[in-house]
Amino acid sequence: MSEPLDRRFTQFLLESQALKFGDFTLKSGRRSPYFINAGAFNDGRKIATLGAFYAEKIQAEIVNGHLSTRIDTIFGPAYKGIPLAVATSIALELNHGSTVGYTFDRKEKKDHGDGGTMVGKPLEDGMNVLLVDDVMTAGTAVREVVPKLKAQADINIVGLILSVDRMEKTKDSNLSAVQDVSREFGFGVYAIANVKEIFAAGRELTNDEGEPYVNDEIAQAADAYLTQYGA
Ligand code: OMP
Repeated sequence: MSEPLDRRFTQFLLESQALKFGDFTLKSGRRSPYFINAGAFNDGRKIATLGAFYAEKIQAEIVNGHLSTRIDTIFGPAYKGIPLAVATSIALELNHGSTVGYTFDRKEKKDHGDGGTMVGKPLEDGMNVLLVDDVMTAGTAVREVVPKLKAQADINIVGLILSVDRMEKTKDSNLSAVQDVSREFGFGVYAIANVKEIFAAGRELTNDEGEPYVNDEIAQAADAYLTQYGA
């Protein structure tokens, strides 16, 4: 039996140096002692591995009945969602024998050539669209992109797959951003790993020097942050 998905993913985050410890100011203005940078998946091996993790998560959610078996296209919001959507559709094809489209948006509207704001598989009425994104803190990115998609065609958004759920509460409720987005838009949000799983695994996994990636100091800073902002 192989290791659980969240633990294998944590190892990949740490080895790829996509998970950093320090002092980071987030989009929400919160100051966090850790940061997940999807920009670190910047070569063929890493982006292929990342796509395989997304495809594995999608497959698991289909098998447990959370996700529709019919997914017409994977949508990744520009810019960081673009390689995610492409890598995920490649991995679904190569690892799971499932041919699924990919679609992404342009940040600026193009008025020549094929025009339009979307690239990849065109969105059409009745399509089942699965969203992919990197990290959710407050859910701002998703709230911006859903209306943009709905304006294109009468699509069904069947879910959102994330790398990491930071499990942070929203400003005005005690729900996490993931729970709040799911309730507001009516689709499930599934993360390959959440921040608690990542820290638990990071205490046990060791670096090249044989030291745990997450030492006492890092763990205490993360706990203090989650006590303040965690849902
Ligand atoms: P929300 O859109 O508010 O959920 O914030 C998540 C976004 O912030 C991500 O899509 C990133 O652009 C960025 N971010 C990270 O990439 N990693 C983190 O650990 C935290 C953030 C963040 O700023 O909250």
